Amino acid sequence: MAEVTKETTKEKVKKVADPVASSIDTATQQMIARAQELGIDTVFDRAAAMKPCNIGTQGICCKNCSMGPCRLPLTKDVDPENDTRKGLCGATPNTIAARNFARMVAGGAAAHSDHGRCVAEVFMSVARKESHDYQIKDPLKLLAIAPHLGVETTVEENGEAKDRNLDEIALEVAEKALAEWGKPEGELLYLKRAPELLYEKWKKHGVLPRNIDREIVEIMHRTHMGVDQDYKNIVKQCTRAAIADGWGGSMLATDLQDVLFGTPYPLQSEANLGVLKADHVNVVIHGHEPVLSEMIVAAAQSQEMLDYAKSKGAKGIQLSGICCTANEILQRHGVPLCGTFLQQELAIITGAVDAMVVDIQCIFQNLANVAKCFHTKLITTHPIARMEQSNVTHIEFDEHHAMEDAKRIVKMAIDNFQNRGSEVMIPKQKAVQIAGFGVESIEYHLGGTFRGTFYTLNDNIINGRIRGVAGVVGCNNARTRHNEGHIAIVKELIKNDVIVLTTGCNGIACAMEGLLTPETAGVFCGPGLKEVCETVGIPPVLHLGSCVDNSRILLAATEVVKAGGPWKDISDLPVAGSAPEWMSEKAISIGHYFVSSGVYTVFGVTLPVSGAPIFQKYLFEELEKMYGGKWDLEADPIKHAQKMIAHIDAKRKALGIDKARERQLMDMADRMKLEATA
Ligand code: NFS
Repeated sequence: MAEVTKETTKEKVKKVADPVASSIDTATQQMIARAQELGIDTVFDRAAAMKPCNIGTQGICCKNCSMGPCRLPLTKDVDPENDTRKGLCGATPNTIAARNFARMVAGGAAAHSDHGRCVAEVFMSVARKESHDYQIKDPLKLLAIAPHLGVETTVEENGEAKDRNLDEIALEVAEKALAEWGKPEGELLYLKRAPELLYEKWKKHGVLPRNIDREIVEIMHRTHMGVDQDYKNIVKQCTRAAIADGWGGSMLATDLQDVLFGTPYPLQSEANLGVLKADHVNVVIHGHEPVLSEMIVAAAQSQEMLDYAKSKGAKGIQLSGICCTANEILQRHGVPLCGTFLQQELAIITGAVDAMVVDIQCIFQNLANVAKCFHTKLITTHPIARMEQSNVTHIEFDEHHAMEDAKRIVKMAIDNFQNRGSEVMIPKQKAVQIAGFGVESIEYHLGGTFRGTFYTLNDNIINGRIRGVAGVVGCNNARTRHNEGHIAIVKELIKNDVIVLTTGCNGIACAMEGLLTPETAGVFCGPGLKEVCETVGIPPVLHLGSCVDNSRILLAATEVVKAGGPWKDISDLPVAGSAPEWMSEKAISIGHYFVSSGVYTVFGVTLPVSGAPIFQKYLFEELEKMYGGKWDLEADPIKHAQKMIAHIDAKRKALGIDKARERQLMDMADRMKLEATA
């Protein structure tokens, strides 16, 4: 019998997460505890048990060739005046960290843009009338984007301009859009949608993307062993690729999805695990590409499927979503959000999920292990994202028989309803939310009465009721308390009269917290923002959709510039960006296109650049001289928000509108005084 030493006993005690320390959300806390009770490990437990690598965290581990991995000594162990650290080939900390950073941009831009390409391909098959399950739902949006792709919407006949046939326009838009991924010459067509000054900055610094794929490939080439050894030159290429993501792949994804599935307009829904229903068939959709989930929404609403569900003893079919596919179908159909990125395992642990349908991105491989403990059918649907575990079903989606695929999936979930075990525990928590905002709806709500522009928004920014605009976006990260940074930062911003545009998992976190309702304004906002929100009836936090929909934030900022004011470019505006709990490569690409578009952008948690102080300084200070935007890192949520507010105030001052705000605040005080004496 082996002797039980102190060491072996220690090993046997598996480290598990403290539920309360892991999340601010009580539903999440309950489900973490529930998982532990059932002996199922979740990401929270794994984060408690496994510490990240210090060297990788600082961005100075190079594994681009097999002489390594070269793990450079940590910055704190080095004399900054005499930094002689290098890898076997001589690569410096700057080169290594810049290469790693650039590869993250490549990964992120590739993910967004490949999603965009898939949408463009479906759009092409619709334009060719090969996919009968999809139609063009928003022809006005098609007409709006056509000119940006160089497609005429009118033809001249007998000296008169006549409307062009919509099918012809759609086909040409599809061709032009698809060509953006690989055209042999020229530059991306959407770049001209940016404010003129920004376009000129990109041109001057030689970062106009040529086509989407090429910029990503070139990052991979340049960061290969022994190629680009100048961190500034590496950053130049990742700037090009990031712009190709934000103003290319992501923007095309958003636009073509709007044309195909409809442009979002405000609607009411709910959020958090409590949206699951014990007496309904629960289908959870998880991932990023809405092409299949659009069909699942239609299938789940069909009488045929509803009758079938009832025949199996269910009261109906409850669809809900996780991650950005969720945001897509929320925005367009009001399908409720089941949770953020970190709640994906917890949804299955409720025991009430009859099928979880996944497509691409942000999907834990451990879902299959969790699903094994329950009756849940885990269904992969995308050819590029399969799982090796035997309990996973693969139903490959094909746009040519999309409805058939969707019905097969929904039917599988219904058939599985009766296999539900007794281990069902659905948390009660859910919050009401108003989502579905976009450039078009902001224009409607905050535009002028007689002019369809951002006039009213601009006016309120100038008079100081709205101090500034923040884009708060991005993931959850199990290295920090779930949703704590998201919510603290957003609350601090709105308290200080900064209106928030949200996407991705920040949007879901805000929805769960109840921040996406107009009533929030009266509770959490500063007096100026409260007044604006109450007057026009909008929440102070506007949910703009999924992560590819960050392109909507770029276009909203562009509209503010174009609608007129004392500013000429995005970098002049009192705006700031934030990703409080980021974790994915996509977030780095987004951050970098925000920065390259002129936005001061703060990341929370960590940023893998601190091991290379000169490179970090380049991102945090030098880039601003070129594009007007810069990176920053701040893990403390309140300081994080305060840095954004300080930047917004500095921009107001530079624009000469800081006094307006002071006056406006005086007016409020005077008014209160008047009310008190009345
Ligand atoms: Ni964005 Fe969306 Fe969430 Fe992060 Fe993942 S879902 S694309 S990457 S985790 S916000």
